[in-house]
Amino acid sequence: MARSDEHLPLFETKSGKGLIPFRLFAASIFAGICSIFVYRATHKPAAVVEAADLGVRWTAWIGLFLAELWFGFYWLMSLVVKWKPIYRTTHKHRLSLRYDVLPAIDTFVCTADPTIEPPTMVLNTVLSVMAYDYPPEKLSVYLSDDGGSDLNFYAMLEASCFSKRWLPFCRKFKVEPRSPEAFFKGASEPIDYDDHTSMAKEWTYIKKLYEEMKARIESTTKQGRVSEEIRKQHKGFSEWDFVSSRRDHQTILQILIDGRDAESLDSEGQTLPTLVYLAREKRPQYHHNFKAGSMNALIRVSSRISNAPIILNVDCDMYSNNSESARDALCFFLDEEKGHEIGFVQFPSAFENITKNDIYSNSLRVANELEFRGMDSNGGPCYIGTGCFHRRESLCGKKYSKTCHGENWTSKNDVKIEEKSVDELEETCKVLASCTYEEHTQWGKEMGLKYGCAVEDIITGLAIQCRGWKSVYFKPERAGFVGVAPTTLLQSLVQHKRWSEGHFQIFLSKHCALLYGYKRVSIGLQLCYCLCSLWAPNCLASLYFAAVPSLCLVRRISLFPKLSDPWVVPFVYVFLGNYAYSLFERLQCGGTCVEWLNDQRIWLFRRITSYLFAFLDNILGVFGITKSAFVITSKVVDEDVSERYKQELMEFGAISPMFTILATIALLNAFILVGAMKRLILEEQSWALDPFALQMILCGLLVFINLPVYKGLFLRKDKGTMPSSVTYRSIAYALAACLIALYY
Ligand SMILES: *[C@@H]1O[C@H](CO)[C@@H](O)[C@H](O)[C@H]1NC(C)=O
Ligand SMILES: CC(=O)N[C@H]1CO[C@H](CO)[C@@H](O)[C@@H]1O
Repeated sequence: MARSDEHLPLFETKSGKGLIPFRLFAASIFAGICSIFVYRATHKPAAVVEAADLGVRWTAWIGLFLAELWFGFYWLMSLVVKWKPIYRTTHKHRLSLRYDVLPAIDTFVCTADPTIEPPTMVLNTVLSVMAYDYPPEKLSVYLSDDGGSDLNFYAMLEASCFSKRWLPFCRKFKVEPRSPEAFFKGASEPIDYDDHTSMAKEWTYIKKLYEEMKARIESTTKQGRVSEEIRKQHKGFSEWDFVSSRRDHQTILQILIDGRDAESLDSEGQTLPTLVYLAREKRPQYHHNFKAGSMNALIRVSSRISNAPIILNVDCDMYSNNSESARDALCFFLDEEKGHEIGFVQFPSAFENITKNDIYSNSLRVANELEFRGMDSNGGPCYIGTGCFHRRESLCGKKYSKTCHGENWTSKNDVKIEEKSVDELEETCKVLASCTYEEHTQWGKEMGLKYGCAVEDIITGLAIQCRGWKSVYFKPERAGFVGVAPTTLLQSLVQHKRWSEGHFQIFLSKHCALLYGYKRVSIGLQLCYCLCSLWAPNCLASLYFAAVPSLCLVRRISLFPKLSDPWVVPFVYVFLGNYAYSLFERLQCGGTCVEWLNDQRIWLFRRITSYLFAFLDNILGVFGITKSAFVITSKVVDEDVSERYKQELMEFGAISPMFTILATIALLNAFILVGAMKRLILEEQSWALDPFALQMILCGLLVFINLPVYKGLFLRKDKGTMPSSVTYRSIAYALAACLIALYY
């Protein structure tokens, strides 16, 4: 296997540019923050006007000081992820030159509910990973269907047939992306190919096949059950005769394509990847541990069937947009010098449903472009539960040691498949997915994904890093995995509530990065984890800033230095500096100004709603009190909702306590701004300008950022406006707050 470039690395790591100016700038902001603290410490409130007000002044002042301390501390932590971003590149051509035999890859796709995650979506994800540009005999795809739905089983059956045509087509014409839905939607005419007559012919034929298959699956899904005619096609359907409900059924395991079988060939005589359908056993008396439980069942089942050393995990709504991702990942694992210490390779998530200016700030643009890279330089990104290639042994709880090299993966006999018939294999594997299998084992603790947390992926990734493995963040030029983002405001806020709640739960548990990672991972990495863990507590300081300075304006309590006072400089510098920098950052990452503005708005919304509920639920959880319930995010939306989404109109049409808070804060600031303006014009002219200028500006900015909320409350006529009950309630709350501030 010796080749000329044998000693060249398979991947390279470069550090980012422009770090010195950034660090100088950060130092100046730091100086500004310190001056703000000095100002607070030396300018305590004094009895100026009425002595009775002193208590209120002190309370407002202390609260503000605490909020500023929190923001200062949080800003300092956030520097860790921005301090030293690194960039990875791979050399895939060297990989193919150096290795004749590539290691096998098992892909796990998890789905939970056929109504929220339609079978056609699952089908497209499965086909896109089956069609990887990789030796098909080395690929196995496992679908875990936690909904235990025969609709998904039927979709997989269709996938196994369609793949016989789809895979050769992809290979022949180097199709991208390899999800048929995305491909046929994106590519209009096959004109930019050389032999376009044959391409055009096949293109039309395959498209017709796909459309027909999609129609069959969709009509079956609509009916909600599989017809007798279809049931006759495969013996596997008989399993559903014993299924009483999705929460109570036996293990269903069907190997739909057996890659070892000489007869599993595509239309051109090439081997097909193995395709396995699994619905693990569910019984009401057993806890099934959500996605972590299904991943662990897949790890065990796959170990008997294909036992690949590399495991790829994707969500069912995330298709592969880049058929070379598997090769990219292997460049890291198989690098002679550094590959042996890499536990997992995390790809960023990209989304296809992002509007031009990303109205709900879902694109994770800055996180994907900068923050993950910064985490990478501190020891590796976290595992985000999708688009991630794992080394099987690191996921199964093995500790890193210098001796475990991956070279034996690529020797002739890397896959130990038991030489049994498919039926026997299915029977032996079923035991591995039963409810009782994990009793008295380390599964969910030291082996596989960890249980007991809403964001199980994060602690699993941290545990892997604590066992000594490194991880790698790789963002290819063409996105590796593409999913759908929430398309309404509420969905987006609820999603963030779930995330921030899980992260904060980790912080309060024994898996807190500072404790669990102590002496096992670098302090920088611990802080990176804490940055996410502490999303939720941000709500307090943010709510304070969004309400109290404005309320103090009503009462004529000045909280910031006068405009003529030199102490105003650090406040203005820190504020403007940070905003200017975040705008610069966004533009640098390829965003637009409007997108940045939207991001600032959503940033505020999330902090005063999602994070607040996440925080409260965690605190209540600590005292054992029941939590507030929010529905999970659906991937299917109404026609007119998606029409408004395309027009970037903010969607409020739902009754939710989150919207009441948003509207109350928005109205409160609007009332106060109007009141202050009125006073400014009608009464004395000078009082507002000097001691209250900063508060007026803050209030004005809050009103400006909330403009879409006022539109949703009063101006729009479509169905996405604020429900009237929310409107009345928030008007009442906002007025009450103003009156209390005025007269209490
Ligand atoms: C997916 O890949 C295509 C090229 O095949 C690219 O044009 C597109 O931008 C990618 N999608 C995303 C969301 O990045
Ligand atoms: C699930 C979903 O909302 N999909 C939409 C994503 O956006 C495209 C166009 O931007 C729509 O066509 C899809 O229906």
